Amino acid sequence: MGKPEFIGKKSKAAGGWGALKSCGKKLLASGAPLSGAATMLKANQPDGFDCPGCAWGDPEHGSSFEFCENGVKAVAWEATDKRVGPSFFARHTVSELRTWTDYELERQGRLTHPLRYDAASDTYLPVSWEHAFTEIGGILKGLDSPHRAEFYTSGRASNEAAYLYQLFVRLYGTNNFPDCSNMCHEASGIALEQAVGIGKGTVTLEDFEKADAIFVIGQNPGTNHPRMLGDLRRAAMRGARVAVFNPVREKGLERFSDPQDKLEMLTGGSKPIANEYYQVRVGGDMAAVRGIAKAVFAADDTALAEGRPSVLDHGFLRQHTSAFSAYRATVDATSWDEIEHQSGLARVALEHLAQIYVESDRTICTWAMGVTQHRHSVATIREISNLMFLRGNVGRPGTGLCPVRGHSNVQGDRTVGINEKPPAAFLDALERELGVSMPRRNGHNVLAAIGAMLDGSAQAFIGLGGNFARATPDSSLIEKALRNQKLTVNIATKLNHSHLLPGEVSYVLPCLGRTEIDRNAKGAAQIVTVEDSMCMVHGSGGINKPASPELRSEVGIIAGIAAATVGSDVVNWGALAHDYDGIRDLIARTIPGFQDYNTRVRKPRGFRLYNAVDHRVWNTPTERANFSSDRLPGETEHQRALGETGLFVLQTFRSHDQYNTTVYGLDDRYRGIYGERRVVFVNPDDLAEIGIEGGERVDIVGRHEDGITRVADNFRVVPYDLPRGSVAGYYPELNVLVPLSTAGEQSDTPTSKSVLVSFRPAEQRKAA
Ligand SMILES: Nc1nc2c(c(=O)[nH]1)N[C@H]1C(S)=C(S)[C@@H](COP(=O)(O)OP(=O)(O)OC[C@H]3O[C@@H](n4cnc5c(=O)[nH]c(N)nc54)[C@H](O)[C@@H]3O)O[C@H]1N2
Ligand SMILES: Nc1nc2c(c(=O)[nH]1)N[C@H]1C(S)=C(S)[C@@H](COP(=O)(O)OP(=O)(O)OC[C@H]3O[C@@H](n4cnc5c(=O)[nH]c(N)nc54)[C@H](O)[C@@H]3O)O[C@H]1N2
Ligand SMILES: [Mo]
Repeated sequence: MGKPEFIGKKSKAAGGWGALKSCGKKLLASGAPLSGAATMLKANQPDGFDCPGCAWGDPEHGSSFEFCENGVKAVAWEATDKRVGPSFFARHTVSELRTWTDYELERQGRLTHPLRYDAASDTYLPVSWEHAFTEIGGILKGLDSPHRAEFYTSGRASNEAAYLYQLFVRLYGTNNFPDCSNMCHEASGIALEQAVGIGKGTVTLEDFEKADAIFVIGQNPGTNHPRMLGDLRRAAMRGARVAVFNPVREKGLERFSDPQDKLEMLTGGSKPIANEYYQVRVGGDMAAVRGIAKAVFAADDTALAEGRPSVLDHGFLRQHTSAFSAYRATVDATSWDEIEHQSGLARVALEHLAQIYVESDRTICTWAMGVTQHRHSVATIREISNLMFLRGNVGRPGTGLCPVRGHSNVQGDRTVGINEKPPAAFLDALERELGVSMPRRNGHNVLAAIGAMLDGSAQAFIGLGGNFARATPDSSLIEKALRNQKLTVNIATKLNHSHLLPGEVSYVLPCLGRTEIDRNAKGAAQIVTVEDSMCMVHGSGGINKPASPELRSEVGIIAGIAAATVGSDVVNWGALAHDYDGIRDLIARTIPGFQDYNTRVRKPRGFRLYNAVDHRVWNTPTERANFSSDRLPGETEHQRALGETGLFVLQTFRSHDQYNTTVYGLDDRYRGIYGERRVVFVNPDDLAEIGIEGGERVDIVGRHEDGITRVADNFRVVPYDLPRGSVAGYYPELNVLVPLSTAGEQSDTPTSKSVLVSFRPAEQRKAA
């Protein structure tokens, strides 16, 4: 990491020296340069901890340590030497802290003591763990129905913590599991379940070594999944064609110089990753993919007319799929006009992509938030599946559907039962195992939980990690929702805004992070397990000394609350918290695919969960892979915005220096932004049309018509290469503009990538 003599050399490509320089800065700012660097060397190693960054898979061979700039940031941020202890809270009232930014709050360092809000002094005071557990348990027991409590999970929680949490909450009596996944890849889970019978990706890292073509739709891996760039780059270098669909020209996807490749670093060289870059309209991916399918059908008709072999995989279509002819009819009925207007891509471009698709024997399609955070996300992912089915691109080496997950264990959390609509078979298994009945009524997802918290039917909020107040839409309503509660509890490593909106009784319970050694009362170190985007389950054991002797593990904290709430007759919480092997045995007995969990997870790199799609077994009602025949949306927000001068569709994305609501720094290096976050990216021709200059400050005004006024004030306008009618800026600052009242069809995911807005001159012009 440290080669200061080179640091400072400018690299125009993503990665490269810029990445190293940025890492050095981040380690220093975290206050832990040395331990941070040592810690980093253990990330994603067989005997180390799972990187708390993204959910991209770890290679089975080759370099066991892949350098990842944003992994370094995530690790350094947790391994910081800074602390927020009782004296900090004695100096700052909660009202004062509410005026701080996310960046300032988290930068103060790690939480050290269990804290209880004291309304009289408006501060958090240290309390004992026992006091916390007893009072929390007492309030939960006192609610007139368990359905009045909401149990949120953020996707960093381990399988063990998440499983124990769902067990506690279901014994308590509810399925109210709002989950960060509801705001993230929910649409992927739903669409894939319908299409192929499992709500997960079907791809392994080895498939990336075999693919001839990779379509990357609606994601920015240079920032959010940097290790994926390595796999894309290797694929591109051996001749695979990489086609990107993104309204924004993301530098990380165009060129990348590998921080692990010394020669390239010294020469300042960089390799192109995406040979093909398509600036699709926001929300236009379904139309684009349909256009490709239409062109594939046309190519097939031509091939057949000319006596050449069909370009479709008829064997697969016949043997493995259902509803193909309805799909073909729907595609035929969709006009090129509609496709071109909605996607913003020309027919010739889509025909060219169809050519790439047809020439490729093995194709992978990946996607993330640019696809999942729209109204018609489920339909879009079904359409992606449709396209892949045409040439048998599932359940075969080098092919597949790959939703690239967010949080490092968000996929595992769902696997082990964080699910507001639990499958009956899982509840049956829990009942068999424990001999008590489980709640059968579906619980609340994020939007339902917010509704219940606002209308008073929910009275308690427990957060296992995350930052509910800042991650959710319509920030000001969320603040009310949290303050309405009789009880708010946040299990967290660092201070954030969700902690500063106390209900009547409020606790912040500090936990160990992934990087820290988790010892039980006898001093034995425990490991936890996680599942990545490729369904690989592996162990994770911390190596650092805990940030404070007061910290408890997430498992320990959940066990404490559970024992105080539901008692220990059915489940011996203390014993499970003492030895996580016991939790894994329970998982093995109640969830398919985890047999011999404790043995298999201790093998280097763990094991892959059984995925029926690998064997072309389809766990759908038709027992086949299902085509869908959805119509394209009548009009996307982007189309609507194009029809009215001054109206825009806003997408809220991540900068290079943040992890969701955690802001590490104020730069967004690949997009050329330094030292600020209140910026909005706008097409220069749009600026000319509305008479605003680059650099001017504007207020962004929500234009969603539901009677609520929404304004994000004082943003600097940055001219940028994105399609006319669309603008972009950073989450979470822009969550004040995302309406609670629009959501994905079937998925209920906030439409964070398609918010209607317009601009007015900023009322306060000071720089923020
Ligand atoms: N360093 C770092 N890593 C992270 C995270 C982080 O915040 N920081 N977050 C983690 C989490 S929880 C998640 S879910 C993932 C998120 O990973 P991404 O999905 O990459 O996250 P976003 O920054 O929201 O980027 C969305 C991308 O989609 C594009 N886009 C927007 N609308 C559309 C559209 O309609 N069509 C198409 N084709 N593209 C569109 C945007 O221009 C942008 O490039 O990353 C995970 N990894
Ligand atoms: N407008 C808009 N909104 C969005 C999105 C968007 O693209 N646009 N993206 C959505 C997506 S994809 C997601 S996943 C959500 C993310 O929503 P969340 O998962 O709720 O948010 P994070 O910012 O990841 O949570 C950060 C907090 O987690 C805590 N934390 C960190 N590590 C640990 C740990 O090991 N254990 C515990 N217990 N706590 C820990 C810290 O206190 C930190 O402050 O936001 C969603 N919101
Ligand atoms: Mo996410």
